[in-house]
Amino acid sequence: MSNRTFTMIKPDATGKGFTGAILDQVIKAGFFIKAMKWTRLTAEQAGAFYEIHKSRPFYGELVEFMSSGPIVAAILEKENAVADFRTLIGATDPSKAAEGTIRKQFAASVGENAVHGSDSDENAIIEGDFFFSKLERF
Ligand code: FUP
Repeated sequence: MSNRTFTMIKPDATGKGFTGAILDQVIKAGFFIKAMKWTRLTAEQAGAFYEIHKSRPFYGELVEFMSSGPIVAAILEKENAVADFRTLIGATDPSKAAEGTIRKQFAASVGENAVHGSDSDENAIIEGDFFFSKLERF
């Protein structure tokens, strides 16, 4: 079991001014920030990040959305980080997300769902490495 996960606050949430409120809940839930940046993905970069979904019907919209505005990317540390973070953010579709979860509070739809959380230890490493060098982790 790894103690790290990777997250992004997505363009819908940064654009609506939810960045501070989301980070506050993440930190209060016991996650420590190991790396963090405010940035914006090009369509090419978003396409590469979501390469795994390339054959899915929503891929084009996903790439367009994820490159439509700024994001916050971060590596988070906590015991059982991947599973605990997915519990904190809730289901992919906010209408199915549990009360109190971040997506329930801040997400509008399955496509524009406020936050990303890695789905495995392996992907947490791949996704963290996509954004951060060793020199950017503390
Ligand atoms: P999650 O792991 O909860 O982020 O969800 P997925 O890996 O299944 O999906 C990745 C992203 O694809 C979601 F954040 C939003 C987008 N998506 C859609 O736009 N439509 C769908 O039907 C499913 C996912």
